[in-house]
Amino acid sequence: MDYLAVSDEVRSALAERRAVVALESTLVAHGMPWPENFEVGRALEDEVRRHGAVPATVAVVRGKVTVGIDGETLERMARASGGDKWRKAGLADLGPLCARGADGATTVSATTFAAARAGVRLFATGGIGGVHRGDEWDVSSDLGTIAREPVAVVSAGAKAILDLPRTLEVLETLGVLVVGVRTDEMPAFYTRASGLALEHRVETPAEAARLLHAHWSLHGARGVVLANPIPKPHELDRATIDRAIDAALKDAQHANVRGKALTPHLLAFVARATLKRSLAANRALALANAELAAQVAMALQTLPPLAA
Ligand code: PSU
Ligand code: MN
Repeated sequence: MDYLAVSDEVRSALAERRAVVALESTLVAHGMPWPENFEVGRALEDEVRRHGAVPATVAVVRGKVTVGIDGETLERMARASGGDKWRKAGLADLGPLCARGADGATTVSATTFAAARAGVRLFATGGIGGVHRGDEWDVSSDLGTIAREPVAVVSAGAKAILDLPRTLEVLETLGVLVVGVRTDEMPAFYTRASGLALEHRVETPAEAARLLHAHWSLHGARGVVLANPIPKPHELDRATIDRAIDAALKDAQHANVRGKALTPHLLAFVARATLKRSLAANRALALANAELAAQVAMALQTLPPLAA
């Protein structure tokens, strides 16, 4: 019984050593409302294709961890975000969902894992999970999974609703390489700067690919975060977003929202508080990450093959 399903397109791309970029589905199912979520899910795939790579959106579909879902499935998942949402599936949820033959939207942790199993090296998301503010024991399984799998996660930093200094500390403890893309700072999702210094920086996709190649040749299965700041024209005003996040955190505390529900709850609150400007920013940064991931994947294919 095989619980991993790789689409024909992704399978042949990998066999022919063409560039493939994994995309996650929690962003679609829980991070944004219908119909924006469906539009963004499709736009991310188009962006990857425009740069010559093959997109592989990951989700659990009828009990199979699927790398490369089709358009109909993406729409079915996106529509469900209004009511009977697809389960938000982190790493540890994959087995139970598969056992029941159920559907689920994969987070960064589950998508990183699935990408690694399929042999996909680049993965684009919006922002990775991390350490929640006010509860330093709520640490996303994204961090540990990135540490264990040979996948580069392109993200605009960790989501701003999180405790960024602690998130960076945990990444360091886990030995995750965090590389700034044309920046010396950890980006803060909706804004470019955080004041948190990064030790490594690259200027171009080709340089990023050479760095990944060296890193994986030395370390094998060790993840990397490529920290790509939101494009300047789409950056939100710092004071506005800080106010919205503070209000969101207070609201979540008041309503006693914890665990898995917390990140979607905070993102939805911030979207309302900013009159959806946060959604436009989220879309822009995710697209920029898809573009960069595709460019790096293309550059990586020009270098000698890495051991599986
Ligand atoms: N990036 C976005 N929107 C999202 C997420 C990332 O722009 O909704 C999702 C990712 O799937 C990430 C998850 O893995 O939020 C983190 O949730 P948690 O803090 O519960 O681990
Ligand atoms: Mn969490």
